Amino acid sequence: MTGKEIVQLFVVLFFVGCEAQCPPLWTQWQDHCYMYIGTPAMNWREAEAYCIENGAHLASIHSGEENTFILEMWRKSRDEKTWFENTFWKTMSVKSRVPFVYIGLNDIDDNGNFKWSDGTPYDYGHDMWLRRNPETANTKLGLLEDGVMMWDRKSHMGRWNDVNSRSKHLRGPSICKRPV
Ligand SMILES: [Ca+2]
Ligand SMILES: [Ca+2]
Repeated sequence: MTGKEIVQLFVVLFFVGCEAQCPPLWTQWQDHCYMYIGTPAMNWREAEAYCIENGAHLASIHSGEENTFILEMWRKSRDEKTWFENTFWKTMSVKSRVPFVYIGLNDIDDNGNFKWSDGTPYDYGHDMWLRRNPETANTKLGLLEDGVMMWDRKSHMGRWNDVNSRSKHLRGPSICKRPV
């Protein structure tokens, strides 16, 4: 085998080896790769833009298993498991302890009509909302709340809440998802 052929063989092996694997720092679950983003802390729109920069979108969720996977991934990634503290704002300075994580669901285009930012169908999670959520009425609040987060509060583990996607205050962690 000539030197050129050996190089070609290594190139082929490299690409074969790379096939169907997640990039470094991404975690594979079934046929997708997921990445927890603790820093920078972002609101929903910033987080979605960040995922897009990384060839992904905020995570879509299509089963209870996937919801649990994302909840567990988030818990393992942040500094420690914390619950909603007495003063909400007290939790905001340490970003990775914020008790919510952004996922891809949103009704930015059409209030009350939720979609995943990765274009996959909204086929799971209609019963995953926090009580009295989402706010879909064409009220000031309903129109304002258009990006979705998952909570990890004692009585609402893994439940979803719609919030203002442009919020200056609700900056926190997020999870990006892309195909393998
Ligand atoms: Ca809304
Ligand atoms: Ca809400």
